[in-house]
Formats: sequence, structure tokens, C-alpha cells
Amino acid sequence: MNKQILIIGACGQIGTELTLKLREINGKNAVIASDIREGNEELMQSGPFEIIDALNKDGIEKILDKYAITEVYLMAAMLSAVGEKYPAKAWELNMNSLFNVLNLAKEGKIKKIFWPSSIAVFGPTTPKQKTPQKTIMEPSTVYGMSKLAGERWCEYYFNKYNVDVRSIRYPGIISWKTNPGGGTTDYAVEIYNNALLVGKYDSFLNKSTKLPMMYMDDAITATIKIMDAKPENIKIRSSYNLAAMSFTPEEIALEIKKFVPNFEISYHEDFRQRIADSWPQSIDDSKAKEDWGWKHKFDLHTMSENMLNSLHKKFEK
Ligand code: AKB
Repeated sequence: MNKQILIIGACGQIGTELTLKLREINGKNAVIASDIREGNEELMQSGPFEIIDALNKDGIEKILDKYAITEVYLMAAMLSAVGEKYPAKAWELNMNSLFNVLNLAKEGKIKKIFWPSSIAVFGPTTPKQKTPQKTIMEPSTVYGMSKLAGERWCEYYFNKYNVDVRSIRYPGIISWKTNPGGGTTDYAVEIYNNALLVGKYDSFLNKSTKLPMMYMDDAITATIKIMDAKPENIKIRSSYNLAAMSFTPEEIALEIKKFVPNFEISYHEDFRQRIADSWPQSIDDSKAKEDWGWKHKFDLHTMSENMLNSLHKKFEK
């Protein structure tokens, strides 16, 4: 049977680039983008698009039938910082969108699901360095709580109903095409944009806040790789740790200065500092490496070079 893909939340930071890549690989008509609002021009012009509210199970089902969908990537979510402002809404969106898709798979309407988890599943009591796959998990944000609960439900649906759901715990994702919305790691995207646009950045995290991060290209590679892996190689059905690099605002600023010598950074912590302080500083992703051959490509230097070149071209247009 032909692979027909539906991406829910296709207009967000990861959804946009994932859609474009999957269309490049599978052909534009095999990848249906959807969201509650339209996305950027490149996404909208690259293939079919449908308005879908991730909380509307019947609405999703109609689109599954219309396009004979086999795989769903559920990318809609409310992230850590916005989630703290709207806890009830974050819980409702993050949990019920997942239930909708898991239940549709249980009813035989979807063959395979990708659902992203996050390093936010860890909390202040988790070991901070090389955080293991299995460890103490007491997240202190609503976003983290919803992702941890979601992981347990994914494993439950796999064990009980044989639902083929696959997941990775994304670190902070850095990209230039589409901005992130409402996360704690967003500073690491804003800093590159501001470096080129105004030559300075006021960081909402203090200079020594080390967090796990990843360039978008690597995040997309990992997402497609875990979905392409043979089912027997996916030995963890909650969610896999995933890592590439870790750095602080001070370290990323120093790297940017190599390309933008007059760049200046200042620091004024806000409520996001507490969230960042509750998360790991580095992640042990050996299980993803062992089970489905994960390997990252970009480090802080190669990412910075690529980000700044790409943003430069984007701003010139
Ligand atoms: C956030 O900062 O909330 C996200 C995440 C780490 O999942 N980028």
C-alpha cells in the first residue's frame, strides 16, 4: 500500500520543514499539510493543505478518509513558556490531540504515528549531565507533564492495542525558516535573527544556562529515520532521548561573534529561567544510536555558520 502522510500542526517551526522534506522524498501529493491556520508561502505552495483542529477527532477522520492516509505526524502542541501562561489549555491541546490520533489508530484508521516528546519530561530532580534514557522524571511545567503523560499513553497503546507509535524527546530546535512559538529554548533562534538584524540581543536566560540543543536538519533527519526504521528496531515505545550539542547563551554569543564581530549580548532573566533550570544540561542518546542508528551532524560551529548564511540570504530577499 502506498504511503500517504498527514501532518497535523504543519505550519509550526518543525512542521513546516518536516512537510517540505517529506514532500521532497515522497512527492507532494503524498504529504498533506494541515493546521488551524495557513502557513508560510513556501509551505502553502508546495502541496495539498487542509484546515484541521487537532482537537476535532471527526475533522481529522474526514481528512484521513479523503486522502487514504496511512501515517500521521502530530506536531501540534503548546510549548513550555506559553503553557505556563495557559496551563489548562496546554493540557487540553497536548493530551486530547494525542488521544484523537491514538484512538484513530486503534480503530484501524492510521497505520503509523509520529508524536514528539521533549527534554521537558525531565525535572529538577533528574540527573542533569548525560541524562539517561531511564531516570527520575518529575517535570515541573505543564508542558513537561503533558509530554510525560503522553509518553506513557503511547507505550500503553502500543502494548495494549498494537498501535505503531514512535517518538523522540526533542531538545531545543534551532532553525531559520520558521520561528519557534512559545518555548524556553527560543532564545537560541532569536539570538541569530537579532545578531543580523540589530547586532545585539537581550537574553531572557542568564549567561551560564546550559541546555541541550539541535539544528533543524538533524531534527528532521532523526524524525524521518525513526519513522523509516523496522518496527522490531523500535524497542522503546515511550520516547527516545536524542542529543546533538549543549551550550550556554554566553557560548553561543561567542560563536556568533566569530561571524558578526560587533555582536553584543546582555542578560535579563525572566520566568523562563526557572523552566530552563529545571531541565537537563546534556542528554545520553545511546539507545537511539543503538536501536535505529541515530547520529547527529551539526555542532555549534557548523550550525552557526549555516544559520547565519541562511538568514543572511533570507533577509536579503
Ligand atoms: C520548549 O522550549 O518548550 C521546547 C522544548 C525543549 O520542547 N523547545
